[in-house]
Amino acid sequence: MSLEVSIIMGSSSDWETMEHASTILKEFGIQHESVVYSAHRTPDELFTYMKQAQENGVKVYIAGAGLAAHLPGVIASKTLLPVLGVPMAAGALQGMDALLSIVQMPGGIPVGTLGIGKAGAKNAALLAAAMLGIENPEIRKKLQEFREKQKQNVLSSQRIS
Ligand code: RP5
Repeated sequence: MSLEVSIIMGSSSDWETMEHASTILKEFGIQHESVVYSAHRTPDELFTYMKQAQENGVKVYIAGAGLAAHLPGVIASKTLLPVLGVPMAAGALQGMDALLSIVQMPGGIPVGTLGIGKAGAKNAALLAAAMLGIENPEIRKKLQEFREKQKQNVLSSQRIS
């Protein structure tokens, strides 16, 4: 089966958060890989990797980065595929800088931006699943089951007192 999602993060320190995206993709049986490439420290290697990923059939990129967080925008500049950006809760501003940097792309090169940290990483994977699910009924079914599980969790814990 060919690669469907590529998770790229700016530093191995981002893995603790981005692992949550990988866990969801695993649960859904979506072929993916997680790699570290920095837009400012290893730009050439990033582009070489992206060429490879595209040859391997990748359909969606998830990009996690902190601080000035230009990685998702740089990835978007080099592909027509959808790019989902996840701001890391890092540095003095705990992710506010990354959030604004990723979400405020100038009109023309979009990055679909998720929330800061773990919830953002999870939602990026769920959004990638929804995108792939447009043409893949098996993934759509898994998404439906995931929603159903959440519903049952809420219903079973409804009565607080
Ligand atoms: C960004 O700078 C990374 O995405 C990371 O969130 C942040 C800090 O990186 P390290 O100093 O931990 O390598 O490039």
